[in-house]
Amino acid sequence: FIPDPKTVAIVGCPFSGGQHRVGVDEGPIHLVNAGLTNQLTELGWNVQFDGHHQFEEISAASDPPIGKLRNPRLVSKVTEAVAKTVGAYAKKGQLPVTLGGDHSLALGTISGTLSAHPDACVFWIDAHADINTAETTDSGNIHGMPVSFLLGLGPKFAEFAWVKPALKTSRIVYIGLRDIDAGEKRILKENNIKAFSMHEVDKYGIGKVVEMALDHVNPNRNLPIHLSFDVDALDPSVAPSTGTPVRGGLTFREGHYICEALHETGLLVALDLMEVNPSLADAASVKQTVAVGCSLVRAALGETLL
Ligand code: Z70
Ligand code: MN
Ligand code: MN
Ligand code: MN
Repeated sequence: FIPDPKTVAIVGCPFSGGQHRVGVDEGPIHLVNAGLTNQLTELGWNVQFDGHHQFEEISAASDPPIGKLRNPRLVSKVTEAVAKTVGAYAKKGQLPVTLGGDHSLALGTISGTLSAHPDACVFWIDAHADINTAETTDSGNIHGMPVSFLLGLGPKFAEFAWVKPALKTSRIVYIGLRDIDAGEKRILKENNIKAFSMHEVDKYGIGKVVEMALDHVNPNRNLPIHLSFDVDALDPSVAPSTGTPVRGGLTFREGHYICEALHETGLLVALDLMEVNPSLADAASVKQTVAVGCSLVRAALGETLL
């Protein structure tokens, strides 16, 4: 039973504390200013947008690193708030679309989705696996770790006590990977986590990859789907304005195909669009990246070519 199946709730998250580059907090503002809410209305959705999330501030001085984790208290507070917001929309049967902001936010969005849909599976579209633990991380940036927290891997911290390890390793699948740390490769192997890197996208084509990914996490095509899309999954020629561009990424069409195919399942219950950073690159590149971001969201919400 889905009580409110045609309402999208835009959750703008101007947050950058999961990494060190300034500007990614402006991503959601640019996406909304580019007309995203009107575009979704034109697709036939009721759009709820009550302004961007206002986050509690914690000064750097009162948030020193815990082990290697940088800004741990801030990231925990912000993602806990996002989990409550996303969870509440999902429980009303609405479809939360969270605009980032850095990818640490997915710790919140996926926790929120799983609170409403405990059997949901996750499509993680990214150049990176974001599955470092507090032990394996080199950078200490929590946007490189949300998946390990969600899976309950690695050391636990009192500051993140609210996080339930509610995601099973068999319920997440990656597409687009090409910049994975050695520790992350080991974690993916040891836990048998399904991942389609750019090698598999080249080998099989995106259509087959999405079908195989669905066969893995959603064999009966009956589980709710959370799509977490890091814009750096796309090739830098397509989406240049992001903190960690990595060459050899998804084409414009491959990225859109993933969104279109997941829409076609009728099972999408939540969407994240993360890591748009309008302060990186020239004005034309920023405009292009923001436009592609809006276009991916529209594709996931039913825009078709014909
Ligand atoms: C690296 C880390 C990362 C995004 C960079 C990079 C992670 N594996 N994620 N950019 N979006 O710092 O853990
Ligand atoms: Mn700006
Ligand atoms: Mn990411
Ligand atoms: Mn990434």
